[in-house]
Amino acid sequence: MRNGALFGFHDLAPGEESFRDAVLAGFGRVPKRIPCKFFYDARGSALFEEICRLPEYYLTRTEIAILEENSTDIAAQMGPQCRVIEFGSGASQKVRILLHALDQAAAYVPVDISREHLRDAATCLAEDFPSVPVIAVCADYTRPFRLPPLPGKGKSVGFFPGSTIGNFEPDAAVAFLANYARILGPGGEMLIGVDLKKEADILDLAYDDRAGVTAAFNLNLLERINRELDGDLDIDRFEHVAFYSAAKGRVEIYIRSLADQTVHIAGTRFQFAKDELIHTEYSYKYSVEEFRDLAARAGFRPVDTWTDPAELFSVHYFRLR
Ligand code: AVJ
Repeated sequence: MRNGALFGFHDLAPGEESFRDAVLAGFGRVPKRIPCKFFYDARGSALFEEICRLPEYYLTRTEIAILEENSTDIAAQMGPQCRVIEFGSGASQKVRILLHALDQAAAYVPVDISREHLRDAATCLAEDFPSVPVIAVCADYTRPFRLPPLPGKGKSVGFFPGSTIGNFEPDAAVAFLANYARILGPGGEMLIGVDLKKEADILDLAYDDRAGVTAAFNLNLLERINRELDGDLDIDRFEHVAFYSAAKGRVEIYIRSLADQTVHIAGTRFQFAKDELIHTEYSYKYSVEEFRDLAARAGFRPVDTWTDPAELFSVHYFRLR
Protein backbone atom coordinates (compact mmCIF):
# COMPACT_ATOMS: atom_id res chain seq x y z
CA MET A 1 0.00 0.00 0.00
CA ARG A 2 1.47 3.31 -1.07
CA ASN A 3 0.97 6.74 0.41
CA GLY A 4 -1.25 8.58 -2.06
CA ALA A 5 -4.82 9.18 -1.03
CA LEU A 6 -7.89 10.60 -2.67
CA PHE A 7 -7.79 14.33 -2.08
CA GLY A 8 -11.55 14.69 -2.39
CA PHE A 9 -14.72 12.99 -3.57
CA HIS A 10 -17.59 15.31 -4.47
CA ASP A 11 -20.89 13.58 -5.06
CA LEU A 12 -23.25 15.85 -6.99
CA ALA A 13 -25.84 13.05 -6.87
CA PRO A 14 -26.55 12.90 -10.59
CA GLY A 15 -30.03 11.58 -11.40
CA GLU A 16 -29.46 8.78 -13.86
CA GLU A 17 -31.93 8.27 -16.68
CA SER A 18 -33.13 4.75 -16.15
CA PHE A 19 -32.53 2.08 -18.78
CA ARG A 20 -36.20 1.12 -18.44
CA ASP A 21 -37.48 4.61 -19.26
CA ALA A 22 -35.04 4.98 -22.17
CA VAL A 23 -35.94 1.63 -23.76
CA LEU A 24 -39.72 2.00 -23.34
CA ALA A 25 -39.59 5.53 -24.79
CA GLY A 26 -37.06 4.64 -27.49
CA PHE A 27 -39.05 1.59 -28.70
CA GLY A 28 -42.14 3.77 -29.02
CA ARG A 29 -40.43 5.90 -31.67
CA VAL A 30 -39.79 5.44 -35.40
CA PRO A 31 -37.14 4.25 -35.94
CA LYS A 32 -36.77 2.45 -32.60
CA ARG A 33 -33.67 3.55 -30.70
CA ILE A 34 -31.56 2.91 -27.59
CA PRO A 35 -29.10 5.66 -26.51
CA CYS A 36 -25.47 4.52 -26.79
CA LYS A 37 -24.65 5.41 -23.18
CA PHE A 38 -26.47 2.19 -22.17
CA PHE A 39 -23.80 0.02 -23.84
CA TYR A 40 -21.63 0.28 -20.74
CA ASP A 41 -23.01 -2.10 -18.12
CA ALA A 42 -20.43 -4.52 -16.64
CA ARG A 43 -20.62 -6.90 -19.63
CA GLY A 44 -20.64 -4.05 -22.17
CA SER A 45 -17.66 -2.35 -20.53
CA ALA A 46 -15.70 -5.62 -20.66
CA LEU A 47 -16.63 -6.06 -24.35
CA PHE A 48 -15.58 -2.47 -25.08
CA GLU A 49 -12.16 -3.16 -23.55
CA GLU A 50 -11.94 -6.18 -25.85
CA ILE A 51 -12.87 -3.95 -28.83
CA CYS A 52 -9.98 -1.64 -27.93
CA ARG A 53 -7.55 -4.57 -28.40
CA LEU A 54 -8.97 -5.72 -31.77
CA PRO A 55 -6.66 -5.45 -34.80
CA GLU A 56 -9.43 -3.64 -36.74
CA TYR A 57 -10.19 -1.09 -33.99
CA TYR A 58 -7.24 1.27 -34.54
CA LEU A 59 -8.66 4.17 -32.49
CA THR A 60 -7.43 3.40 -28.96
CA ARG A 61 -3.91 2.28 -29.79
CA THR A 62 -3.45 5.11 -32.30
CA GLU A 63 -4.58 7.79 -29.85
CA ILE A 64 -2.31 6.38 -27.12
CA ALA A 65 0.62 6.41 -29.57
CA ILE A 66 -0.10 10.06 -30.48
CA LEU A 67 -0.27 11.06 -26.81
CA GLU A 68 2.98 9.21 -26.02
CA GLU A 69 4.81 10.48 -29.09
CA ASN A 70 3.88 14.12 -28.39
CA SER A 71 3.66 14.13 -24.60
CA THR A 72 6.49 16.67 -24.25
CA ASP A 73 4.81 19.16 -26.61
CA ILE A 74 1.44 18.58 -25.00
CA ALA A 75 2.84 19.06 -21.50
CA ALA A 76 4.54 22.27 -22.66
CA GLN A 77 1.16 23.62 -23.83
CA MET A 78 -0.48 22.68 -20.55
CA GLY A 79 2.26 24.34 -18.53
CA PRO A 80 3.14 24.00 -14.86
CA GLN A 81 0.57 23.62 -12.11
CA CYS A 82 -2.37 23.02 -14.47
CA ARG A 83 -5.56 21.32 -13.40
CA VAL A 84 -6.59 18.44 -15.66
CA ILE A 85 -10.36 17.96 -15.84
CA GLU A 86 -11.54 14.79 -17.54
CA PHE A 87 -15.20 14.17 -18.38
CA GLY A 88 -16.17 10.49 -18.51
CA SER A 89 -12.87 9.46 -16.98
CA GLY A 90 -13.69 5.74 -16.85
CA ALA A 91 -10.58 3.80 -15.80
CA SER A 92 -8.38 6.97 -16.00
CA GLN A 93 -5.74 5.18 -18.12
CA LYS A 94 -4.85 7.68 -20.87
CA VAL A 95 -4.40 10.59 -18.45
CA ARG A 96 -1.44 8.72 -16.94
CA ILE A 97 0.54 9.55 -20.08
CA LEU A 98 -0.09 13.26 -19.42
CA LEU A 99 0.58 13.09 -15.69
CA HIS A 100 3.95 11.42 -16.36
CA ALA A 101 4.91 14.16 -18.83
CA LEU A 102 3.62 17.15 -16.86
CA ASP A 103 6.03 19.14 -14.76
CA GLN A 104 3.67 19.01 -11.83
CA ALA A 105 -0.11 18.91 -12.12
CA ALA A 106 -1.93 20.98 -9.48
CA ALA A 107 -4.90 18.63 -9.62
CA TYR A 108 -6.48 15.82 -11.56
CA VAL A 109 -10.27 16.05 -11.60
CA PRO A 110 -11.99 12.94 -13.00
CA VAL A 111 -15.72 13.50 -13.59
CA ASP A 112 -17.91 10.45 -14.10
CA ILE A 113 -21.51 9.40 -13.52
CA SER A 114 -20.56 5.88 -12.39
CA ARG A 115 -19.92 6.37 -8.65
CA GLU A 116 -18.15 3.12 -7.73
CA HIS A 117 -15.95 2.96 -10.83
CA LEU A 118 -15.01 6.60 -10.29
CA ARG A 119 -14.04 5.95 -6.69
CA ASP A 120 -11.94 2.89 -7.62
CA ALA A 121 -10.20 4.50 -10.59
CA ALA A 122 -9.50 7.75 -8.70
CA THR A 123 -8.12 5.92 -5.67
CA CYS A 124 -5.89 3.78 -7.84
CA LEU A 125 -4.56 6.82 -9.70
CA ALA A 126 -3.96 8.74 -6.47
CA GLU A 127 -1.85 5.82 -5.22
CA ASP A 128 0.22 5.78 -8.41
CA PHE A 129 0.72 9.59 -8.48
CA PRO A 130 1.12 10.50 -4.78
CA SER A 131 2.14 14.08 -5.60
CA VAL A 132 -1.00 14.83 -7.65
CA PRO A 133 -4.12 15.84 -5.70
CA VAL A 134 -7.00 13.80 -7.15
CA ILE A 135 -10.40 15.42 -6.75
CA ALA A 136 -13.12 13.13 -8.05
CA VAL A 137 -16.50 14.57 -9.02
CA CYS A 138 -19.49 12.29 -9.47
CA ALA A 139 -21.74 14.16 -11.91
CA ASP A 140 -23.62 13.88 -15.21
CA TYR A 141 -21.21 15.85 -17.37
CA THR A 142 -23.75 16.35 -20.15
CA ARG A 143 -25.59 18.74 -17.82
CA PRO A 144 -24.36 22.02 -16.31
CA PHE A 145 -22.68 21.58 -12.90
CA ARG A 146 -20.07 23.40 -10.82
CA LEU A 147 -16.61 22.20 -9.98
CA PRO A 148 -15.50 22.37 -6.35
CA PRO A 149 -12.72 24.90 -5.60
CA LEU A 150 -9.48 23.46 -7.01
CA PRO A 151 -5.94 23.85 -5.71
CA GLY A 152 -3.27 25.59 -7.78
CA LYS A 153 -3.10 28.72 -9.87
CA GLY A 154 -2.37 27.19 -13.30
CA LYS A 155 -4.90 26.89 -16.07
CA SER A 156 -7.76 24.42 -16.23
CA VAL A 157 -7.34 21.99 -19.11
CA GLY A 158 -10.16 19.71 -20.22
CA PHE A 159 -9.14 16.22 -21.36
CA PHE A 160 -11.67 14.37 -23.51
CA PRO A 161 -9.99 11.44 -25.29
CA GLY A 162 -11.40 8.43 -27.17
CA SER A 163 -13.33 10.31 -29.87
CA THR A 164 -16.32 10.11 -27.57
CA ILE A 165 -17.25 13.53 -29.00
CA GLY A 166 -18.13 11.57 -32.17
CA ASN A 167 -21.13 10.02 -30.43
CA PHE A 168 -22.90 13.40 -30.38
CA GLU A 169 -24.63 14.81 -33.44
CA PRO A 170 -22.73 17.95 -34.49
CA ASP A 171 -25.09 20.51 -32.88
CA ALA A 172 -25.13 18.50 -29.65
CA ALA A 173 -21.31 18.27 -29.81
CA VAL A 174 -21.14 22.08 -29.94
CA ALA A 175 -23.52 22.35 -26.96
CA PHE A 176 -21.45 19.78 -25.07
CA LEU A 177 -18.20 21.67 -25.77
CA ALA A 178 -19.85 24.97 -24.75
CA ASN A 179 -20.88 23.41 -21.43
CA TYR A 180 -17.32 22.10 -20.98
CA ALA A 181 -16.04 25.63 -21.71
CA ARG A 182 -18.32 27.14 -19.06
CA ILE A 183 -17.09 24.64 -16.50
CA LEU A 184 -13.40 25.21 -17.38
CA GLY A 185 -13.91 28.95 -17.02
CA PRO A 186 -12.08 31.86 -18.70
CA GLY A 187 -8.58 30.95 -19.88
CA GLY A 188 -9.55 27.30 -20.03
CA GLU A 189 -7.96 24.94 -22.55
CA MET A 190 -8.90 21.60 -24.05
CA LEU A 191 -7.09 18.44 -25.21
CA ILE A 192 -9.47 16.28 -27.20
CA GLY A 193 -9.14 13.11 -29.28
CA VAL A 194 -11.11 12.94 -32.55
CA ASP A 195 -11.26 10.13 -35.09
CA LEU A 196 -10.48 11.29 -38.64
CA LYS A 197 -12.42 10.73 -41.85
CA LYS A 198 -10.94 7.91 -43.92
CA GLU A 199 -11.74 5.16 -46.43
CA ALA A 200 -15.03 3.40 -45.79
CA ASP A 201 -13.38 -0.06 -45.78
CA ILE A 202 -11.25 0.73 -42.74
CA LEU A 203 -14.21 2.17 -40.82
CA ASP A 204 -16.59 -0.62 -41.80
CA LEU A 205 -14.15 -3.20 -40.39
CA ALA A 206 -13.40 -1.16 -37.25
CA TYR A 207 -17.11 -1.30 -36.37
CA ASP A 208 -17.83 -4.81 -37.67
CA ASP A 209 -14.78 -6.88 -36.75
CA ARG A 210 -14.11 -10.42 -37.92
CA ALA A 211 -14.20 -11.91 -34.41
CA GLY A 212 -17.69 -10.48 -33.83
CA VAL A 213 -16.79 -8.58 -30.66
CA THR A 214 -18.47 -5.35 -31.81
CA ALA A 215 -21.56 -7.37 -32.77
CA ALA A 216 -21.64 -8.87 -29.26
CA PHE A 217 -21.14 -5.38 -27.77
CA ASN A 218 -24.11 -4.02 -29.74
CA LEU A 219 -26.37 -7.05 -29.16
CA ASN A 220 -25.54 -6.90 -25.43
CA LEU A 221 -28.15 -4.11 -25.34
CA LEU A 222 -30.79 -6.76 -26.08
CA GLU A 223 -29.29 -9.16 -23.51
CA ARG A 224 -29.38 -6.29 -21.06
CA ILE A 225 -33.10 -5.79 -21.79
CA ASN A 226 -33.68 -9.49 -21.07
CA ARG A 227 -31.61 -9.38 -17.87
CA GLU A 228 -32.83 -6.12 -16.39
CA LEU A 229 -36.25 -5.46 -17.91
CA ASP A 230 -37.78 -8.92 -17.89
CA GLY A 231 -37.51 -9.08 -21.68
CA ASP A 232 -38.13 -12.12 -23.88
CA LEU A 233 -36.05 -11.18 -26.93
CA ASP A 234 -34.50 -14.03 -28.93
CA ILE A 235 -31.02 -12.65 -29.67
CA ASP A 236 -30.61 -15.08 -32.58
CA ARG A 237 -33.42 -13.28 -34.40
CA PHE A 238 -31.43 -10.02 -34.52
CA GLU A 239 -28.12 -9.01 -36.10
CA HIS A 240 -25.49 -6.27 -35.79
CA VAL A 241 -25.35 -3.66 -38.57
CA ALA A 242 -22.57 -1.06 -38.91
CA PHE A 243 -21.41 0.95 -41.91
CA TYR A 244 -19.75 4.24 -42.74
CA SER A 245 -21.89 6.81 -44.53
CA ALA A 246 -19.48 9.14 -46.36
CA ALA A 247 -22.41 11.46 -47.13
CA LYS A 248 -23.18 11.89 -43.42
CA GLY A 249 -19.56 11.59 -42.25
CA ARG A 250 -20.48 9.03 -39.62
CA VAL A 251 -20.51 5.35 -38.81
CA GLU A 252 -24.12 4.29 -38.22
CA ILE A 253 -24.81 1.38 -35.90
CA TYR A 254 -28.08 -0.52 -35.72
CA ILE A 255 -29.60 -3.81 -34.64
CA ARG A 256 -31.69 -5.43 -37.42
CA SER A 257 -34.65 -7.70 -36.80
CA LEU A 258 -34.28 -10.86 -38.88
CA ALA A 259 -38.00 -11.66 -38.79
CA ASP A 260 -41.46 -10.28 -38.19
CA GLN A 261 -41.73 -10.76 -34.45
CA THR A 262 -43.38 -9.66 -31.21
CA VAL A 263 -41.39 -9.15 -28.02
CA HIS A 264 -42.24 -8.19 -24.44
CA ILE A 265 -40.29 -5.74 -22.30
CA ALA A 266 -41.31 -4.86 -18.74
CA GLY A 267 -44.84 -6.04 -19.52
CA THR A 268 -45.17 -4.00 -22.73
CA ARG A 269 -45.52 -5.56 -26.20
CA PHE A 270 -43.47 -4.37 -29.17
CA GLN A 271 -43.68 -5.50 -32.81
CA PHE A 272 -40.80 -5.76 -35.23
CA ALA A 273 -41.09 -6.04 -38.99
CA LYS A 274 -38.49 -8.18 -40.77
CA ASP A 275 -35.44 -5.97 -41.52
CA GLU A 276 -36.61 -3.23 -39.12
CA LEU A 277 -33.67 -1.38 -37.54
CA ILE A 278 -33.06 -0.22 -33.96
CA HIS A 279 -30.65 2.71 -33.99
CA THR A 280 -28.01 2.36 -31.25
CA GLU A 281 -25.08 4.68 -32.10
CA TYR A 282 -23.52 7.25 -34.41
CA SER A 283 -19.77 7.70 -34.48
CA TYR A 284 -18.99 10.93 -36.35
CA LYS A 285 -15.64 11.38 -38.10
CA TYR A 286 -14.11 14.80 -38.76
CA SER A 287 -11.25 16.18 -40.81
CA VAL A 288 -8.92 18.44 -38.82
CA GLU A 289 -10.52 21.51 -40.43
CA GLU A 290 -14.08 20.34 -39.83
CA PHE A 291 -13.41 19.72 -36.17
CA ARG A 292 -11.70 23.09 -35.71
CA ASP A 293 -14.79 24.76 -37.21
CA LEU A 294 -17.06 22.81 -34.88
CA ALA A 295 -14.98 23.69 -31.78
CA ALA A 296 -14.93 27.36 -32.84
CA ARG A 297 -18.73 27.41 -32.52
CA ALA A 298 -18.22 26.64 -28.82
CA GLY A 299 -15.60 29.39 -28.41
CA PHE A 300 -12.43 27.28 -28.80
CA ARG A 301 -9.46 28.57 -30.84
CA PRO A 302 -7.06 25.98 -32.32
CA VAL A 303 -3.54 25.92 -30.86
CA ASP A 304 -2.06 22.68 -32.19
CA THR A 305 -3.11 19.31 -33.64
CA TRP A 306 -1.18 16.04 -33.61
CA THR A 307 -1.91 13.00 -35.81
CA ASP A 308 -0.31 9.60 -36.43
CA PRO A 309 1.76 9.02 -39.61
CA ALA A 310 -1.14 7.21 -41.31
CA GLU A 311 -3.52 10.09 -40.39
CA LEU A 312 -6.06 7.78 -38.80
CA PHE A 313 -6.69 9.83 -35.63
CA SER A 314 -6.20 13.38 -34.36
CA VAL A 315 -5.53 14.98 -30.98
CA HIS A 316 -6.41 18.70 -30.83
CA TYR A 317 -5.32 21.38 -28.40
CA PHE A 318 -7.69 24.37 -28.07
CA ARG A 319 -7.74 27.56 -26.03
CA LEU A 320 -10.87 29.46 -25.12
CA ARG A 321 -11.23 32.81 -26.82
C1 AVJ B 1 -15.97 4.95 -27.32
C2 AVJ B 1 -17.69 6.06 -28.42
C3 AVJ B 1 -15.51 6.31 -29.19
O1 AVJ B 1 -17.54 5.33 -31.41
O2 AVJ B 1 -15.66 4.29 -31.68
C4 AVJ B 1 -16.77 1.23 -30.53
C5 AVJ B 1 -17.68 3.24 -29.19
N1 AVJ B 1 -18.88 1.60 -30.67
N2 AVJ B 1 -17.31 0.31 -31.32
C6 AVJ B 1 -16.61 4.63 -30.99
C7 AVJ B 1 -17.77 2.06 -30.12
C8 AVJ B 1 -18.59 0.54 -31.41
C9 AVJ B 1 -16.57 4.18 -29.52
N3 AVJ B 1 -16.46 5.36 -28.61
